[in-house]
Amino acid sequence: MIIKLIELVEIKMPLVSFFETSFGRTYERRIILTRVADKENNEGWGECTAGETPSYCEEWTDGCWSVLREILAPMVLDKEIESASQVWDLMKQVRGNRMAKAAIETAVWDLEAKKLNVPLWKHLGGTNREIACGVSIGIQDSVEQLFRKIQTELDVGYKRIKIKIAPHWDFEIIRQVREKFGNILLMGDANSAYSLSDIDLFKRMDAFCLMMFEQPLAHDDMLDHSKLQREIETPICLDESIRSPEDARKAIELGACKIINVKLGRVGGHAQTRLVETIARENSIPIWCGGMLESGIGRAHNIAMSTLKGFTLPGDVSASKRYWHEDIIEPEVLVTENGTIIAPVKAGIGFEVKRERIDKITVRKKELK
Ligand code: OSB
Ligand code: MG
Repeated sequence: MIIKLIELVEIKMPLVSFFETSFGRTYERRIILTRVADKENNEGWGECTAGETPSYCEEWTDGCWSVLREILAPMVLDKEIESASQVWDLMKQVRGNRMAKAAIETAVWDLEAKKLNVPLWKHLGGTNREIACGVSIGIQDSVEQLFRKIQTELDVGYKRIKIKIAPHWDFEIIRQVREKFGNILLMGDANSAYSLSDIDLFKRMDAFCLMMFEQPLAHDDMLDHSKLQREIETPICLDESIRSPEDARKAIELGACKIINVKLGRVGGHAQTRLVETIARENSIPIWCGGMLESGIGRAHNIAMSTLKGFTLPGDVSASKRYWHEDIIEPEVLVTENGTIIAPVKAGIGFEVKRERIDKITVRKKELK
């Protein structure tokens, strides 16, 4: 297979409602989509999951645009590869920039699956066609608003509620959520808002029996997480800290986490995800699929990835309509009344890409050949 064309398309999509984490509020997404094609014009689509600012990690929309256009696309174009699993190696000389790399790599996987006429999830080796879904609920302006959002999602059937936590929005909020909603599957994601000096707070929050605390400490830390984990009962789940299969191995060895959130972009695409999944599964560490407020294309890739055997906990993969008035794929992502998504039967990502819709919301595009 030879990739002859890489098209970058930046789109702008307003969120149905703002999303607030410990690092800030997002009202509107600026997303880079990638379209790759071979010489027979088979095509595949991917999505760059970087945020609009380098706050979750170093990567961000404008930075990814440059590195994709100037560095990564030329490394992949016109190179003979046997399969999509080799795309990562073509970009090996570049350090980091995993979300940008994944934008190209995942698109090639879609292309390859379409060429073989198989659903991407099967092509990746997925086994669980029906995946369990949770929701991630940002920091709200009031507790009442948070209660309303949680109630709405429970009514829809989602299996697990994740709330974002931060120093002004933690103990007392979780206490009230537990009091109102009882024994629901509940977890808190801090996006690195705390340090080891908060250890007593975490010990006190053990009383709420959360499924896990997600990334309580620094975005690049493992050692302090291992110290915190030794002091508390609640499992720690690492998100930001796990950027590679090697990171997963080290975190597990250190005892820095008991659960891992895998984000397709953060670890560099499907091939790297499969390696993380293997390491986690061999060490009996449950994993789940994290989200980055993706459009339908990124969501479709997340669904395919979530069918791998090791993904045993509900992920942050939810219906299109929670985020978008109109998605860019057809059908949009739907959730069953059991709070699950059923991976599609069609080839590749299994959803039609609505090119006309994309054209309407395109901010800039660039064809690289
Ligand atoms: O930490 O999981 C996170 C969104 C943006 C940046 C970081 C995170 C998130 C989410 C949203 O929690 C998950 C979703 O896409 O539903
Ligand atoms: Mg997180």
